[in-house]
Amino acid sequence: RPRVLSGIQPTADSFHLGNYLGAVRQWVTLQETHDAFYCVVDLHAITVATEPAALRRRSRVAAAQLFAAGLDPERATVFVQSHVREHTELAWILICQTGMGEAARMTQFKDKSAKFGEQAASVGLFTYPILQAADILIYQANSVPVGADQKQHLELTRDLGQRFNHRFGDTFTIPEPYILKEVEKITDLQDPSAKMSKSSSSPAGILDVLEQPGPLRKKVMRAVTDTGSEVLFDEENKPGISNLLRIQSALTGTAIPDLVARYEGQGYGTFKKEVAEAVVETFTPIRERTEKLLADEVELDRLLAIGAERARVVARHTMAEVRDRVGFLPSL
Ligand code: AQP
Repeated sequence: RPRVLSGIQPTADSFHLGNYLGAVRQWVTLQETHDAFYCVVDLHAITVATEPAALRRRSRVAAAQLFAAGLDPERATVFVQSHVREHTELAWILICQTGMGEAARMTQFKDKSAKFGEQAASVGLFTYPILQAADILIYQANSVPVGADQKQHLELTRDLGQRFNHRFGDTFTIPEPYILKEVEKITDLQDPSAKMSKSSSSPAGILDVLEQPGPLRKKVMRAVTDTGSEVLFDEENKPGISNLLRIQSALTGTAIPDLVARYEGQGYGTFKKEVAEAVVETFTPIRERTEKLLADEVELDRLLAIGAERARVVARHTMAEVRDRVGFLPSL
C-alpha cells in the first residue's frame, strides 16, 4: 500500500470547516486505500507562544476530533508528534541542509510573523517548514493530503528530500501533494479573499466543527455576499457566494451547476439556509462523538500511545539509516 502522512496543529479549541474539508475528510477516505499516518503536530504549535494547559487540552481535543471525524485507530496510525522524538532529530539534520535564502522565501512565515513583527517571531516559526519536511520524509510518505496553503511547504519538502538523496545516497521517498481543487481553499465568511484560519479569522468568519447549531446557522446567514441576488459561481465577482457553493457542494455531494440550477430565482436566503443545514448536519455527529471521546481521557491517551508506538517503528528505522548516511558514529 502507498503511504500517506499529514498533520494538524492543536492551535485552537476546535478545527474549522477549512481544516475539515481541505484536509481531515480526505484523511478519512485515504485510510481505506493507504498505509495512513496522521499526527497532531504539537511541536509546530509551540512555534508561537502557547500556554501549557491550553496546549494539553487542545492536543486531546484535536485527537478526539480526528477519531470522531472517522479515523479508525485500527486502520490509521493517529499519534502526537512530540511522542516520536525522531521528528526533531531529523529536523536538525535537514535544517543543516537548508539555505537561509531558501527558508526565508516561505510565505507562511512572512504572513504569520507580520502579525507580531519579524524580530519578535521565534526561530522555530522560521524553521517550521523544515520540521514539517522531517514529519513527512521520516515516514517515507508517498502522498500528503493538505490544503492549498501548504503547497510551498510541500515543494520545500521535496527539494530537501531530493537534496539529501543526492548528497548522501537514496534514503527518502519523494512525496506528492494530494490537494483537491474544489476544497483547497475554503475562505473566511466575512472576508472571502482570505482563507478561513484558526488564528487569523474573526469569530464571525470561521465555522468551528465543535460549535453549536445556533451560532453556526447565524454565521452562515450573515456571511458576506454581494449586492446581487442570483446564486452563481463566479469567483471574481461573487467570491462569497462561490465559497458557499463550494461548501454546499462538498458537504452534499451535489455538483455546483446543479446547485446553481436549484436556487435559480430564489435569492440568497433559501440558499444560505440550506448551506447552514448541511454544515449543522455534518458537524453535529462529529461534535457529539468528540464530547464522548473527551469524557474518557484514559482511553483517548491509550489510543494515542498505540499510534505513537506504531509511528516510532517507522521513524526509528528511517533515522538509523539517516544517521549512518550522514556519518554519525553508531552509538553502541
Ligand atoms: N481554509 C482552508 N481551506 C482548506 N484547507 C485548509 N487548511 C487550513 N485552512 C484551510 C488545511 O488544514 C490542515 C491543517 O491545518 P493546520 O492546523 O496545520 O494549520 P494551518 O494550515 O495554518 O490552518 P489554520 O487554520 O490557518 O491554523 P493556524 O491559524 O493555527 O495557522 C492543513 O492541511 C491545511 O492546508
